[in-house]
Amino acid sequence: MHTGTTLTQFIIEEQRHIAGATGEFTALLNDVVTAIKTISNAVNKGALIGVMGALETENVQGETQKKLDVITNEMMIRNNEWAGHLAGMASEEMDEVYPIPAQYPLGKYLMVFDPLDGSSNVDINISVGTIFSILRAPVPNRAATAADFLQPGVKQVCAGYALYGSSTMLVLTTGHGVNGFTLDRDIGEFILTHPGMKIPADTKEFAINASNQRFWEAPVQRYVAECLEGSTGPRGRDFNMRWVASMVAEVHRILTRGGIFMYPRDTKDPGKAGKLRLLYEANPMSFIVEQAGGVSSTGYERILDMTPENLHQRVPVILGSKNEVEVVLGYHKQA
Ligand code: AHM
Ligand code: MG
Repeated sequence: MHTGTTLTQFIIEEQRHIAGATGEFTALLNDVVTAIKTISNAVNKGALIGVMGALETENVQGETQKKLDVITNEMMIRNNEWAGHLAGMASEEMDEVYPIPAQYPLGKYLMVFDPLDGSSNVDINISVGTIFSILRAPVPNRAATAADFLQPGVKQVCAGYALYGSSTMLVLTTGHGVNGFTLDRDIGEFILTHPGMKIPADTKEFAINASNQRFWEAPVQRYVAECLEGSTGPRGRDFNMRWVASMVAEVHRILTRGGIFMYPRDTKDPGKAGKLRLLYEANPMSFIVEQAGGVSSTGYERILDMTPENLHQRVPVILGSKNEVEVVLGYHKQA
């Protein structure tokens, strides 16, 4: 019986088209996939294995860490540090760059990740995810510094996310479109189920945390007000609204049926340009969204063109269906 195209087969076949490919990237991705399967298992077992709830600790962002934030971060590290493909890793849950331990060889790639995005949802059994981005190390086989990671998103070699939802999915791009794979737990393999994912250019669905409304800037105020006016307002049609508070789930919905997602610049905390982090949330998601035909911007500039200033930099994010994001960008221009 044929099981369908496995992720490994898909990546190896893709690699055949790249002149000079050594197989190192394929091997790295295999380790990422192992980490994701391990995380999927822990998230799925939940309270049965005692991993729910919060710790007393805070991460560098000043957010209380969930037990699973720390456990999943460890799973990403343990599965990816040993094989010799990476020169360093950085994550939402670690203040500084994670150096590859001395007993392991160094490689030519860097990886940044959010091991458990949307983790405020984990205790209530709502979808969470893992986001990752792979970059080339500026100097291969040398221990990476924080500066090595500060590359604009256009330089990403690969970006992906795992969604731990009603099924576990892995969605990724290497710059040749976006493909989605579903984990078949019976055989332990990701199978290609969503080839060539494309975001519809038009949508009637928007996602924003409306509890922040009083802090939004004028263009976003205007856009949302017009959506809410529906068929009797200037947009001339009714809109629907969603907010999962899990970026991975929101982006996945948008990849599946279109939509616009906004965590815009606001005045809630003048020290922060937005909530989401550039290197391991906004950049990988923007790469995926653009590769699926969507648009991703801060409202003022393309996210993938930004040169990061530090590992945990925050940015405003407005992404999704092309025509709808362009309406919001137009309002920013007019303002
Ligand atoms: P996290 O990485 O600490 O989970 O934070 C990121 C998450 C995103 O997944 C989501 O879009 C956003 O934070 C939700 O924020 P809010 O709690 O303001 O609704
Ligand atoms: Mg996150």
